[in-house]
Amino acid sequence: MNVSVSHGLQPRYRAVFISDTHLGTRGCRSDFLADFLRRMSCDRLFLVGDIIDGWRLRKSWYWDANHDEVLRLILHHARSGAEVTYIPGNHDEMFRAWLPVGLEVGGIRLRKDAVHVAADGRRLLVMHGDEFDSVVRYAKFIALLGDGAYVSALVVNRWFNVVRRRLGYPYWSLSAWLKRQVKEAVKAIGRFEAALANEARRRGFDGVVCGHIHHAEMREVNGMLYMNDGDWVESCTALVEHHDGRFELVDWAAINRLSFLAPKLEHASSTGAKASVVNGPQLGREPASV
Ligand SMILES: [Mn+2]
Repeated sequence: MNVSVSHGLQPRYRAVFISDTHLGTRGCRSDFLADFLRRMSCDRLFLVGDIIDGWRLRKSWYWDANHDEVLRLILHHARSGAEVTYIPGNHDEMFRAWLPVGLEVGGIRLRKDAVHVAADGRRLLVMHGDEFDSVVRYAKFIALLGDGAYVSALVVNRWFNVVRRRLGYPYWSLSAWLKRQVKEAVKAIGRFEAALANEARRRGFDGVVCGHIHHAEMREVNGMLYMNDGDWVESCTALVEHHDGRFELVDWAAINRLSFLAPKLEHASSTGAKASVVNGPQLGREPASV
C-alpha cells in the first residue's frame, strides 16, 4: 500500500496530470502547486511537460523554497509508490536528449509520451502538445486576458488616441484590434484541440491528455476525448481521475480561494531558503510563451 503524502482526509486519485508549471520562473505559482502536491495522493502522477523552464533558466534563474518544495514533493510521491512519468515539453526539451537512454531518476520515468488506461478501459495518449505548434501560431495569452485587462486596455486606448489626434493621426481602435486578436486566438486553440484529437485517433487511442497552451479543457473533440490539464502560471489547474473513472479538472486556486494578487505564500520549508535570483532583471507575471 502506498504511503500517502496528504494528511488523511484528502482524496486519493487514480491518476493526476499536471503540466506547464514553469518551475524556475517567477510566474510559477509554486506556492499553490506545493499546496496541491502536499494535500493529494495518487497512484499515477503524470508531469505533462514544461515542468522546469529551461528557456528561462538560461537567461535568468528564479528559485525559492517553494520550488524546492515542489521537487521534494514530486520525489516523495514517487518514493511513496506513485508511478511518476515525466514527459518533457518544449521548455524542458533539454530532457528530451535523455529519452533514448530510458532515463529514470528517483523513481521518475522519462518518456516522450505515455499511455494511460483509464479505469473504464479507455486508452488515452498523454503528450505535451508542442509538436502541433504550427496550428497555433498566435499569442494565446491574449485569449486569456480577463475583463479587467480588457477594460484597462480601453482606457489606455482613449489616451493613445488623444495623442494620435494631437499628432494628426486618425483614430485607431484598440478595442477592435483586441477583439480580432481574441477571435484569432480562440480559433487557434480550436485548431490545436482538433490536431491533438486527430493525433489520438490516428494512433488508435480513445482520447488525449495534453498541456502546452495553458488552457484547461475537458470535452469531446471530433469524437475523441480531449483533456488539457492547464497550467500553474496563469491558472492553477490539474486533471485528476477518480477511482470510478471519472475525470475532473481541479481549479486549485478557485476551490481554495487562493488569490493571484496576494503575495506568495511563504512556505515554511525545512531549509528556510530565501528566494534566489541571479542574472538579469525579472519581470512580474510575464505573458506565457507556451
Ligand atoms: Mn509548452
